[in-house]
Amino acid sequence: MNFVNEDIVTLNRISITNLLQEIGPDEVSTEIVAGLQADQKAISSKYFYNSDGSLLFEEITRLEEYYPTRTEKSILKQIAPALMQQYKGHDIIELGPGDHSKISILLNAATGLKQSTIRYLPLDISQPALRSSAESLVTAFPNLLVEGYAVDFFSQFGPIRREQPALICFFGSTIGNFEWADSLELLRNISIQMKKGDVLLLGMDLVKPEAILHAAYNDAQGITKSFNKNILNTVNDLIHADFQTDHFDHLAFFNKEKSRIEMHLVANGDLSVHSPFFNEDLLLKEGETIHTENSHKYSSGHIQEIVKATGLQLNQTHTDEQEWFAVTEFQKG
Ligand code: AVJ
Repeated sequence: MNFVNEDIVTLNRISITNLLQEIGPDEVSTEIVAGLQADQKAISSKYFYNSDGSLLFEEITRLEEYYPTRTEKSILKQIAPALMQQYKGHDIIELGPGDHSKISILLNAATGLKQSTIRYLPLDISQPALRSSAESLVTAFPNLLVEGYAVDFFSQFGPIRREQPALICFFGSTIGNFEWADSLELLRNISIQMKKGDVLLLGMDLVKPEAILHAAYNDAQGITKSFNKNILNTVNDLIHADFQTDHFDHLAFFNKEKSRIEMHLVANGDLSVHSPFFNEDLLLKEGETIHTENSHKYSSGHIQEIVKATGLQLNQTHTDEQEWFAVTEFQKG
């Protein structure tokens, strides 16, 4: 039957390799407990993305106030034809792809270029997400080979099999979640693994008037508030705690000195939280915050610092007309 053959052809163009080191549940609970017992209580932003959190983030990307996703996609649409022409024959590596909408923009632009095959190598923590994206992509693009890698840390692409120079895509200003010093270290680590001729495309959210930044993280519908509070549900699941989301308020503000939006959860009364992983109940005073996310906003000075720290050469900075977002193109010389 026809569709069975199609399925086989499609499957032959997908391979998913599991490079995940099993992280024990103790490591997770130890990290969470340590964060909650620090002077400034904190929960790592990676815990936003349980299944509800991933849906809420998708909702955020469609909000009027949340400009980054649509702005980055509009830049990619603009630059994709020339980029795909210039880097024709490069493998495409994507770090933390999430959904496949951004890479599809590049692949769409590449389809007119009469390439026999395009190799696409996504690196993500979620194996199911890799598989479902791969299936959609090979169906949409008949000359595409997808070699996905499930990894703990998407910045480790050194070990993967390389055939050609690569276009390494790191979109969404995900880099912005890292402390500035850590982001430089991560980019240095990426640059060390790059081979001569490789290109890094880095999505970076830019500094802009504070009111616009503020609105993007304090939307009128309160989706960002729900997204922020939902991190407590993940923590409750992971350390069997009894955080109640309605005992916290959403706080998101621009920290000018550190050039970043910070998100916190603010205790709206004196609270006590129980978990079998705590030696004693965790106490929060009214007004005390749990820091849940940093989202750095960059300027040209930061880009220069990245060049200095990584030794990469800056080819071009592609921005939208309002200069709200940048896709910077770095090359390994
Ligand atoms: C996915 C990390 C880029 O920082 O803007 C959206 C996550 N947090 N609204 C961002 C997020 C609040 C987002 N990143």
